[in-house]
Amino acid sequence: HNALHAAIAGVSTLALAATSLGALAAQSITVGHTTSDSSHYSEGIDAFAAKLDELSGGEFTVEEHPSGALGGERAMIEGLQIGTIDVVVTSTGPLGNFVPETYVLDLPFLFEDYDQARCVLDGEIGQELLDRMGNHDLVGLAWTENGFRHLTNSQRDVQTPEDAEGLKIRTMENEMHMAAFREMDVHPTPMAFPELFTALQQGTVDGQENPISVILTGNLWEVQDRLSLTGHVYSPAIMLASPIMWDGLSDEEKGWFTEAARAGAEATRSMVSRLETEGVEELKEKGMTVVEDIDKSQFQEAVEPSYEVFTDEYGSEMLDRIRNSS
Ligand code: EAX
Repeated sequence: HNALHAAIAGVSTLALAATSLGALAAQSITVGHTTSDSSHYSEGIDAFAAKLDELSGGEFTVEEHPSGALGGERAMIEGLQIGTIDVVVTSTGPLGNFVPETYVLDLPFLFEDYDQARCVLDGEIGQELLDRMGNHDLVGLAWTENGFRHLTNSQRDVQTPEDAEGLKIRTMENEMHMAAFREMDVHPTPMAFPELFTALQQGTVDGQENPISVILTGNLWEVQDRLSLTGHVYSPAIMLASPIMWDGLSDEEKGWFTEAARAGAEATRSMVSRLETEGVEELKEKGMTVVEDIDKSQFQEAVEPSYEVFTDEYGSEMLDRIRNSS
């Protein structure tokens, strides 16, 4: 009888030990973003999760919270700083409020095409900016991508800057974007992304601007019938980690996160590239009128004075470096 008890106790001790080992072995990483679970960010998070699993031998699992379930981008960045979220994929939209050095990336018509933007972000300048996150209670894992932003609205076909005058357009909570739209005599209305769909539906704003992936996978075509391929600004995205989670990792584990984040960025970028053409066709099929024949130089000229708003405040050193690097 006693022997049996001892044996049972032994088995349950083993079982307990196995359970706690199991719990230690799999650390769940909370990842938040504002776009849908069929978006370019989500595609990147899948690749991030797969790579992290592979590198760590299952030590880390990823729990994805899409569609702004953990809040808008500004709120999620705050979540990283206080440690309530582990990892966030965000546009640079609200990032300048935390890390002003990144505002330079939000200047309209700064980058001519995807190759140029990716090259700058993957190079010395991009690394320098990632490192700066550390001065602001954030950890920059990798630059990823949102894409070139295009204008949509519910009022009229916009082909020239004059056509856009007077429209009330939701912008991100970003000084540079707002300054650029003001130069175009558009009324910028800053708003967090999770509030956008309803604002468009209820007519609180006439329009918005976002990359094709966001317009398509965020179902914005349901509440916007006109799309103008203005490509007025490249919208970088970044994968950020919480310093609180980060400080608990070994150097080896940190390396896995960085490598996995790069794999995620690659997957995101390839989806962005694919949708830049295919997505426009899909949006047409969904009923959007697409103005493709746009003279971008007219828009560029209209927003040009916003560069002075930037240089007055932040100087031109980084801007010159970016311009000279390509
Ligand atoms: O990062 O707020 C925005 O319009 C962003 O492009 C979106 O949240 C994806």
